[in-house]
Amino acid sequence: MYLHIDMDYFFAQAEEIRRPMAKGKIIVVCVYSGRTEDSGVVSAVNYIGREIGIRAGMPIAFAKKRAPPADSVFLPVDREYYAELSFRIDEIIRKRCAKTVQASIDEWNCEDDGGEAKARELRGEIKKAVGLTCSIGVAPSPLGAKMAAARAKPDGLLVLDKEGERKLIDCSPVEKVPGIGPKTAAALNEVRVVAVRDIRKLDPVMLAETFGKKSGAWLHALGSGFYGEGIGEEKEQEEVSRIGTLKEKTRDAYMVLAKLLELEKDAKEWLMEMKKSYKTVGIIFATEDLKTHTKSMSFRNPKTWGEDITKEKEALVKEFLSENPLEVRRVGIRFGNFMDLGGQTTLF
Ligand code: TTP
Ligand code: MG
Ligand code: MG
Repeated sequence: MYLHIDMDYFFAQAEEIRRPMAKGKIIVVCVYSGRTEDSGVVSAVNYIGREIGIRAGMPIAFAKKRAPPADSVFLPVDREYYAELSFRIDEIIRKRCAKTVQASIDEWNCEDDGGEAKARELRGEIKKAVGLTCSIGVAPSPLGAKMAAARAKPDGLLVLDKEGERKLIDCSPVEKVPGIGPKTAAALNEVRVVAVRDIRKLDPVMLAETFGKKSGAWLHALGSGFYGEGIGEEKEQEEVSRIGTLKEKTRDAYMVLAKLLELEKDAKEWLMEMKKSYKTVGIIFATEDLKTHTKSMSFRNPKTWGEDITKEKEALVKEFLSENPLEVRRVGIRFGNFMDLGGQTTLF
C-alpha cells in the first residue's frame, strides 16, 4: 500500500501554533517583494481565509481587500522555521515507514504495509510531537494515495481499496489529477473529456499524436485504470542543518556558541556518515520577535567534518549580535555546498 501525507495549510498552520492569539483568525503568510508595503504574493492561507476566497499565489493587496483587518493576521514567510518543522516531521515518518520519499517541504510518499493503522499512528505522532495536523491518503497506487489525501483535507484520512481508488480517479475532473497541467486539461476539455473516465473514449494513437508518445501513453493508462507504482528515489540532500532552542533568551555569544557546538556535533555525524565535505557554513538565529536570520560564509577549499571551525563560528555569531539588538531564542547550524569525499573513509 502507498501512503501520501500532506500537511494542512502548512506555513499558515506553522504560524498558528506559535501564535495562540491568532487562533480563529484569518492567517495569511506572504512573500513581500519590498517594492511597496503590500507588493508581493500570498504563499499560504488557513482554511478560514480560504472561505472568503484568499488563495496562494494571489497578490497581497487583493487578499487585504477581502480580509477584515480586525480578524486577520498578515505575516512574512519564515522558511527556516518551516524547514525545521518539516525536518522533525520527516524524522517521525521515516522512523515508522518501510520506504519514504519526501516530495516537497510538506509532502511525503511512503510505501508501507501498515495501511490505515500506520496512517492513524502517523497522524497522531505528528500532532503530538509537532502540534500540526496533516491529511493522509492510503491507496493501492501512489497517484490514488495523493488524490485521496487531497480529498481528505483538512485533518483527515481516506483509505481506498482498488475499487474505491478507481472510482475516485475515474470521477475526478482531469484538471484535478496531479500530472495533468492546465494546458493538457484544456486540450482534453476541447474534445469533451471532462472526467478521467472520459479519456477511455479517446483513441490511444490520437493521444500519442496530440500529447507525445510518453504523455499519450500515460493518459491512456490513466483512463484505463492503470495508475503505476513506486515512489521513486530520494533527491540527493544539498545541505544539513540542526536547529535547537536555547535554555533561555540570550545575547551572550558564548551561550549561543555552546548550543551550536551541541547541534554541530549531530550535523557533522551526518557529514561523516555520508562522506561529504562542505564549503559553506551558516548560523541561523531566531530572535524574540520570531524573525529568523542567517549569517553564512564560504571556504575556498572544502572542509571535512573533523576540521575545527570555532573561529569562523565565533566571528559569525559576534557579527550577528553586533548588527541585531534583540535577544536570541533559537539557533541553528547549517552545512552546505557539498563535495563527495569519494572512497576515502578516514582522513585522520
Ligand atoms: P501546499 O501543500 O500546496 O498547500 P498548504 O499546505 O498551504 O495547504 P493544503 O492544506 O491545501 O495542503 O503547499 C505547502 C506550502 O508550500 C504552503 O503552506 C506554502 C508553500 N506554497 C507557496 O509558497 N506558494 C504556493 O503557491 C503554494 C501552493 C504553496
Ligand atoms: Mg499542504
Ligand atoms: Mg503540499
